[in-house]
Parts: sequence; structure tokens; C-alpha cells
Amino acid sequence: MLKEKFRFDKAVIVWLILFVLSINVRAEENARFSAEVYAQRRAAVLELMPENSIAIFHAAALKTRSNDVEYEYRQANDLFYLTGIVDARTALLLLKNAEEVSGVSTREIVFVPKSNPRRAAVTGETITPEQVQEQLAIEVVRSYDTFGELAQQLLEGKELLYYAFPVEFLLESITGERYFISQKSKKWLRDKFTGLNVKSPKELIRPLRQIKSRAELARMQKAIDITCLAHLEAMRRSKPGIYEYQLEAAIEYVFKDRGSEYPAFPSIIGAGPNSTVLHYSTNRRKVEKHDMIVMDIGAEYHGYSADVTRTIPANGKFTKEQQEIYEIVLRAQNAAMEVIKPGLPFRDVHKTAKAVIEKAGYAKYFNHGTSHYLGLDTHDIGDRGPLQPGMVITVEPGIYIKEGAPVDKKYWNIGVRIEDDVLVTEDGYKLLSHKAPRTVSEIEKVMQKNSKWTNGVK
Ligand SMILES: [Mn+2]
Repeated sequence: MLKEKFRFDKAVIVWLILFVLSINVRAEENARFSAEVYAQRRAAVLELMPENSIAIFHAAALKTRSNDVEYEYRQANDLFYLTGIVDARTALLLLKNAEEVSGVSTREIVFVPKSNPRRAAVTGETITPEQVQEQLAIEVVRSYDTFGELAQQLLEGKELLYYAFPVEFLLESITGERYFISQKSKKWLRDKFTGLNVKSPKELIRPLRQIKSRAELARMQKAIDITCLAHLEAMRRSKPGIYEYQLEAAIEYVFKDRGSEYPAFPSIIGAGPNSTVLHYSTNRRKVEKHDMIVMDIGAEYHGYSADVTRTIPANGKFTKEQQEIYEIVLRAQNAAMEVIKPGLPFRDVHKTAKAVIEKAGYAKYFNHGTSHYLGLDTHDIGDRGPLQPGMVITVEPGIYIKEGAPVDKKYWNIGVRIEDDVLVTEDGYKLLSHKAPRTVSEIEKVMQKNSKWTNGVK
């Protein structure tokens, strides 16, 4: 009896371990939310659409890097938000008023790539109609080859089209012609469908995407934690003689190693004079002893972006002047964070930071805004109105003193930006990027030789 029971318990334990492992594996692999989540989001968009309107959300375009080589593909955020589909050559079409398509009365149509065994053999399988029906609960799925034809049919007699043009680039041809694809497309649509108004779908998507759900916040926290860990790694590795690209490599190793799919934007690692260039991403300089290094980086995780900047002294010890400028920026950042709460006008975050820097006499060296929304886009969509619970914004004041600036030259080539990611809560804010050392003493502590201090990050 005893023996029997023992064996039973062991079997149960083994089974439990396997079960827990399988949950973890699935949680890691499944970047999709449930069908209901996407259905609710689409229902909210349909609700906002006026009578007799149509909305089209395209996949991102494939972009050529050089002959036969494409840039790494990344889905367009609105389509991803409304469907979770990550494949190219896909689209979602929403109709305010149901119409009969393929024998079914529907308000939602998804287009997927036509099955193509030859392409599948080279680049893998793409999403199938059956998967769309199962994962999205959308009945009408058509081949992307029929997109143009069906879209044109459905546009007949409509008053309003919400359409984000899939590619937007400036073309200057040998003829001297200069145009945006969207301008050409808009003209074509207006000529073909008289009375049709064409609008960006921003107003449909913004109210949704600017407020993050708990599930979205969990992904953002993961992206931010990975980014903080990468900052710690870079701080530990920094030393005179290292190249900016070596710090970049250490950072992006941590990103990939922790499951981030991509850097959300090109990593900015600017040392010495480069610390005063806002979006420097050449990253080729050999770091010198008294350089400040601005590291503006962000991992992307399951579509969601982090954006955290730390500025460190190359050799681990701030000079008097570096510390002086750093403390001003830090004070500005703390002041700006402190005012964050629901109802605060978006621009007041910047006003607060700017006032601190102005009082210290460095207003003209702070030449950018303090905040942007953060989410699927690093510079995410948002209404710039009063802050609301569930919004995530950055707080990133800076001071950049270039060589030749009209100040004592001991301040030249000092660039400082400190950027953190903040969630607006019911009664204030929550700092999401607290794991990256931020004060002078924390940074110096982590940069000491053989420092084991991790600021609680694992
Ligand atoms: Mn930013």
C-alpha cells in the first residue's frame, strides 16, 4: 500500500512538472492574445466608424535592402493590434454595415497569402484561412491576390475610407518627379470613387492603443526589464579604449539572449562629442577616458517597445563638471515624473522638466521634447491631451553642450540624457524602468571594477 502510494505520488509529481513546463513553453512561444481580445478591439473600432464607411489595415511592405535581400520583416502595428497576424501580404477590411461576401453576411474580412508550396519551401509556411478562422473567429478569409478587386467592389457607394497607406516614401525620379506614394494613391481613389472621403484610421485606433491593458503592460515590462539588464551589462563593460559598437554588441546580445525579437530602434551609443548628437547611431568611436556615453536603447518584445537612456562616464567616475550637468538633468527628470497623474496636460511634463533646466541656465542646451507615448511603436500613437491611467510615456530631459558652445570649455562635449518609462496610474505614476541604475552613486557603484552589485536585477 505504502509502496503503491509512493509510486503514485511520484507519477503525479512528474506529471505536474511536465505540465508546468508545457505551460511555460507555450507561454513563451505564443505571441498571440486570445481570439476574444482581437474581436473586442475590432468591435471597438467598428463602433467608432460612421455609417457607410470602410476601414482597411494593411500588412507592412517588404523592403529591399540590396539585391535579393530584404530587411527583416516586421508587421504594421495596427494590423498586428487588431489581429495578431505577423505575415506579409495580409490585410484586414472592416465594414461598418454588414455586406454579403463569399455568400456570408459579414463586417470583417481577412486577406492572407495564397498558399504557395515553392515559397513555403524557401521562407516557411504563412498563415492559412483555417488559422484565421480559428485564431480570430473571422469567417470570411480571402486570398491576398483578390484584395484589390474586392476592395474596389466594396468601395462602390461608400462615403468614407479609413486607410493607412502601406508604404510612404519620397520618390525622386530621373524625370525630376517628386511624390509620395500616398499622394498618388489618394488621387487615384478620388478619381475613381467620386464622393469618397479618405482619412487616416488614427482616430479609430488612437483611443484604443494609447491605453494599455494588463496583458500589454506585462509585455512592455518584459521589454523594459530586458533593456535595463542590457544597461547594466554595458555599464560593467565600459572602459577607456572600448569602441561604441562593442557596447552596442553587449547590449544587443542581452536583448536577443533574453528573448527580445529585435532592437525597437537602432541603438544610440554616443561617446564624447557624439553624446551631444541626439540620434547618433554610427557607433564607431573609440571611447576616451573622460567621455560621457549616452546610451539610448530599447528592446522589443512581442511587438512592444522599451526606450531607456542612461548616460555614464566612460571610466566609471563622473568628473565634477559631468556630475554637475548630470544632477541638473536628473533633477529635471524627477520633477517631471513627480507631476505625472491622470488629468495632467501632456505638455506639462515637458514644461516641468524645462523649468528646472532653464533655472539652472541651460535651457538652450535642451533642444527636444521630454515625453512621447510608448507601446507597439517606440514613438507610440496618443492624443497628447490630459494623461489617463494606462498610458505609458517616456520622461527624457537632456542637456547637450557641443564643442565651441559659449560656456567654459571644461563643459564642452558633455551630453546627458536620462530617459525612463512611466505608467500613468489611477493616482499618479509607476516607474517601469527602475532596474537600470540612475543616480550618480548607483552608476558609479555598478561600474566599479568587479562590482557584483546588480540593483536587484537578475
Ligand atoms: Mn525616447
